[in-house]
Amino acid sequence: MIERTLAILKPDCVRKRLTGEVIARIEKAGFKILGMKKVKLTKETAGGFYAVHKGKPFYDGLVEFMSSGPCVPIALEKENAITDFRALIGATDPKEAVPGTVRKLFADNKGENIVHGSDSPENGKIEVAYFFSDRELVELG
Ligand code: IDP
Ligand code: MG
Repeated sequence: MIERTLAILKPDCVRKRLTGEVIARIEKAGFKILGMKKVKLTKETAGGFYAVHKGKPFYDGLVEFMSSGPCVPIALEKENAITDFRALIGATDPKEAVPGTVRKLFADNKGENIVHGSDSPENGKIEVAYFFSDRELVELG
């Protein structure tokens, strides 16, 4: 099934100047980039995006981190995008991530882990719509 997933190159990825490196891996893995932008999230926007984690011990730190500098949301499309993107980036905690995955290669810890990926086709659609209007999504390229 053709699915959409939202990637976010997180503020640590931007600070480390790894956005090009990670986007190259995304393109080589066969994902179509439908939309991409650089934004600095407010705490409200970051908190809303991660609302499902509200109340967890890491929530406040996560919101702080995600609003600490610019990030790069990217709307992606591909056959089996959800599973394939999560395979590309690896486990949430880089210590547990498979060698060669983006988080294993580049992430410092479980909180600052370089990149976000949606966890289901439904959330992929919802999360893409959180950052992109329909007219910002290019179906052709
Ligand atoms: P995911 O990004 O791999 O889907 P989630 O469990 O959905 O992982 O958590 C969302 C984000 O919250 C993670 O990517 C990470 O930045 C942060 N996070 C999750 N669990 C922890 C933790 O135990 N400590 C610190 N940060 C965490
Ligand atoms: Mg998640």
